[in-house]
Amino acid sequence: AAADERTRTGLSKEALSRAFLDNLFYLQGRSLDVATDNNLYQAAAFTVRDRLLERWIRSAHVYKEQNARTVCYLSAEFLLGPHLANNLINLGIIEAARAAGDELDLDFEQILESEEEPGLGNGGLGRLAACYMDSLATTQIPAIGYGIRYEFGIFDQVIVDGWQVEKGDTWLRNGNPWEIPRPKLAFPVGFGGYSEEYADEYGVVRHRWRPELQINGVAYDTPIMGYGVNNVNLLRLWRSEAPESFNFGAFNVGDYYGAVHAKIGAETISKVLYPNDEPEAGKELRLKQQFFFVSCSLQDMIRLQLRNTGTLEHFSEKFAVQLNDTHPALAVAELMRLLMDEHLMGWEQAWTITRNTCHFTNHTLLPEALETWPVELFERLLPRHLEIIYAINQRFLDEVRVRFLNDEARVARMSLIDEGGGRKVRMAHLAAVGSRAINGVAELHSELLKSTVMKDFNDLWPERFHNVTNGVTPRRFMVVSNPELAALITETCGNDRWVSDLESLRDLEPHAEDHALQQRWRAVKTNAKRELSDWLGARTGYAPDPESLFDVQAKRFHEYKRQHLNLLHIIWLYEQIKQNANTDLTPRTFIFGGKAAPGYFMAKLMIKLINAVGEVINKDPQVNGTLRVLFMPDFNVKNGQRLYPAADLSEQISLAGKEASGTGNMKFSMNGALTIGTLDGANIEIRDEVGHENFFLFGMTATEVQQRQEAGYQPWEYYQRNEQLRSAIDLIASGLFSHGDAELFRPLTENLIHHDPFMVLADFEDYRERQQEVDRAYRDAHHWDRMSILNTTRMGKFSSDRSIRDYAQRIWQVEPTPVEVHD
Ligand code: DL6
Repeated sequence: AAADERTRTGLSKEALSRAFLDNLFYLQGRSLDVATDNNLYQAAAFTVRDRLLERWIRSAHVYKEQNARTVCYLSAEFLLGPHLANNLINLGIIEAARAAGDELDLDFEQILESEEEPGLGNGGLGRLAACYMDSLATTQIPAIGYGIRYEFGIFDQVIVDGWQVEKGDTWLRNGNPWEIPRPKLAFPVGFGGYSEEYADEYGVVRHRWRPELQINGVAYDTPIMGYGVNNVNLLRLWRSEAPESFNFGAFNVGDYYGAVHAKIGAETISKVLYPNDEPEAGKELRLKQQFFFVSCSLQDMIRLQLRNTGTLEHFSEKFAVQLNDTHPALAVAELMRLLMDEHLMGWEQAWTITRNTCHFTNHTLLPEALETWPVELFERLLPRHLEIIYAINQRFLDEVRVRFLNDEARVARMSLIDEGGGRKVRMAHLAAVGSRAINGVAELHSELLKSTVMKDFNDLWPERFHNVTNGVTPRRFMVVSNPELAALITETCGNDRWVSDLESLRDLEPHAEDHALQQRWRAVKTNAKRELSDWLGARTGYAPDPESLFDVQAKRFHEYKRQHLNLLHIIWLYEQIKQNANTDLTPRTFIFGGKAAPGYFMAKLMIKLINAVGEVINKDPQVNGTLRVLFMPDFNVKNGQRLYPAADLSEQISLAGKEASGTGNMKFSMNGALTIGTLDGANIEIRDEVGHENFFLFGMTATEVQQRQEAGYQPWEYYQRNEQLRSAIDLIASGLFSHGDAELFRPLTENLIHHDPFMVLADFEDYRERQQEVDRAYRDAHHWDRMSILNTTRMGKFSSDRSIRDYAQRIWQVEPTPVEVHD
């Protein structure tokens, strides 16, 4: 028995190897000689999962014994990325696993490669949630991530004739070895119907909701392992199902097809992740998704609290709920309903609990991304919640009136209901009113939040506003992505403490001058570039020269992120070469990656233009390899892990005031890329940390942007005045990149010349000049390598461990709860 146990939990090479073969044989009925890549991957995944489970159960016991406050991170998105390598690193067994693989004559990298990533998020917001799950476990904070188990995650992107084409993401087709379904852990979620009053046995008037339809949310659990600790937290994702009553025998005997239809309807709710940057209009299903996961999660928390204490009185002491943007904002109304209608609490007590439980993070100031839902839709789907929202609103607006006498304009601005042009529920207001703390995600963003979008709320409750600058996990984005760099750092530091204490990288600073280290640093970078080059070569037909400067912009496509600014500079460079073949340029490879929302025409046109420009430039013999323009298809977590280590220059060029924080900027810097960027989002703090002399700054400040806009911005004037800019735009308009078709890119060029909402033209000249500095700086290898080393060593602040500690101390008031595992 002892030996069996070790097979399931032991961490030695022998135990891993034995467990792997067991899992191949007993779980999949395969022997090594006939196993497919997927068989091997699954066997490895189950081997690792067994080791997580022991720690998971232990963590649950310890958390319960100590009655630790638990963070519940409610997020419609968790962009996890592949689990296997990350879990091996966090468990500390990657070397033992590699050795076991070698002994069995297996291709370890290929096994890691076979994992299909769960793309349950769009971009920054979802990936942040995943980094925070990693850091919560690593900093030993008891936490549950609650979300939706989408059957189809973010679409896969393929490029056909230069255009983005979306493909369904069937990530579950080979099964998911990391999750544990809990068919018995299911909660009913209602929709529609009506709300009614009734008198209870004491004559107290109460409310209840009589939904027209009920579906079930079933839990699927994924263990999240901390690094270098035994804490394992829980990611609990909900899948929608038809309840038992839909079973064909019992339900609606006369209407078999109706029953089938209803069943399908119920299962649709967790079917697909919505791409962002799409208009909300008509997305009833999305509101259903939001309510669905919020309701299941709160019911689950209530279940846990009743099981442990038998009462909900101390609910807010037990749970700190973090609302990841407004997608889970309905939690405010649903918690009120559950406490009052289902658990018979009075309004005041329920409100105190709700207000002490919820906290709200805002992730965007873009007006089109601020969520509102038609009141009419609420009336139809969530009638009881609308009543509760009205009741919250009435009390809230009374408070505003008393505080700001005779200011009905303010009352209208702050109301949870937007009364202008079709009544709507303002989800950010609901979240703000129902939360104890509200935070932005970088210093500038938090300040702008207070002075613009949430100014009225800041006037009323300044003490509720906070900043927590985003961070990313160095486990995934350094150790997993860039093992060679991680090894070099560990060797130079003499230990690997930095992996969970990123600030300690500062110890390396004195070595930045060391020529021997610089050379090794460069060799590591060049190797990463070579690997990326091979990968791109196989997929795009062009393998760029690893000696050239790799200039990378990888993020969602959006006009505010200004991929077109980057492109105008490339076109200008191309013109220089065309005008003078002897132009002295540092050879550069421009790499773009990112998805555009399927319905965002301008973003898709930008992708097409990049590919079109690449086609002309890459083929032009006169360019002779000095410039390359490549598009990496299907930028996701896995592909990101190939990009970050290989970048020399990171493009963070959004219009100041528009990018709430950015997190890609941090991933690139950690891997030694220098940034060319504006004073936007976390760029400002990155520049302050890495040193102004190690950052290429350009562009207007957020204040200047506002002033320019108020003065009446005329992009046309820049176009006329700046010859370089004009000729770049004209070259696009000429049809050179569209086989002579002068119409194809006209919407883009006309928009720039006449509207330019994100002021590309105003920032172009400064950007171009800074790029010339980049060109010169790269020629001085020592200087560049020194700057690169300092970028990495000074990134301590941007570890998500620091962000989580900030949340824990300043917002949640939670303490670490260490977990011991006894052999
Ligand atoms: O906070 C994470 C991430 C930021 O780094 C990005 O700057 C920001 O654009 C992104 N926001 C969203 C907005 N979605 N909504 N709602 O994804 O959040």
